Amino acid sequence: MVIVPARDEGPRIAAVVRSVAAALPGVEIVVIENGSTDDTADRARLAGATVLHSEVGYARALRVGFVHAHASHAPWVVTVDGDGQHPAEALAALLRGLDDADLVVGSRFLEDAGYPVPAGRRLAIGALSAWASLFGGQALTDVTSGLRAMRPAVVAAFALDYPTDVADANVLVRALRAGWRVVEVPVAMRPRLSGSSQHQSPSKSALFALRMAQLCVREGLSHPGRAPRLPTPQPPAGR
Ligand SMILES: Nc1nc2c(ncn2[C@@H]2O[C@H](COP(=O)(O)OP(=O)(O)O)[C@@H](O)[C@H]2O)c(=O)[nH]1
Ligand SMILES: [Mg+2]
Repeated sequence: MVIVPARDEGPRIAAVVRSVAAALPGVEIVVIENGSTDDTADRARLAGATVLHSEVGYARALRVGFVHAHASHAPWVVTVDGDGQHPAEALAALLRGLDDADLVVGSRFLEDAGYPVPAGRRLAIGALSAWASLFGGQALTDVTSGLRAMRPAVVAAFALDYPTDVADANVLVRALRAGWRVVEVPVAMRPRLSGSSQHQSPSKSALFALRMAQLCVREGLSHPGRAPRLPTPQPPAGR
């Protein structure tokens, strides 16, 4: 199942849904919308997606998707942004990554794919990645990437308990501390062509990053010892 959080992505959401459907024929695509002032929900539905609604916020939207996927016994879940930044061509590599991992992250920085990230943002992501790596105990390069694939055991855990305000680097620290196998695969992402990012304002972004850093510490400290690894299930079926 592919989960797509989307707010005010009316001009972009249909193309995202169609490109995912073309890359993974037959897959259920669930767009989780809230607070849009445009026709995001209608366009997503017309393009063939299931549309669910959530309370405001990216993290809460994802949680609604995980609950739905868990109830549907989805054999795997991929989260994809609804603004067109995540290329559907990357989905196959993400799913292949699940053969040997519980959670796979699409990274813009693992290989230099020439993704034009403004210097300040690149620095912030680098610093957060180093910080999360420290508390998670494993080196990661793109801890704010929303392009992630996961096995059902991870989905079940997220359906039960997922952060409600900030859910990026801190989720990866939680995953690592839980003993889940996390891997990154390189992905060439695209810049946002229109619409606006939730991280538009520099002051809000800085506060968001500080909050994320704080939550990484909290996740790290609340699981001081590594829990036993998840039992290794069979490679995910139903691609
Ligand atoms: N449902 C929902 N989706 C959101 C919300 N905020 C952001 N999104 C979606 O989450 C995805 C990533 O957000 P974006 O602003 O592009 O973040 P960025 O890529 O980190 O700049 C996009 O598809 C947004 O439409 C929200 O409050 N609710
Ligand atoms: Mg974006």
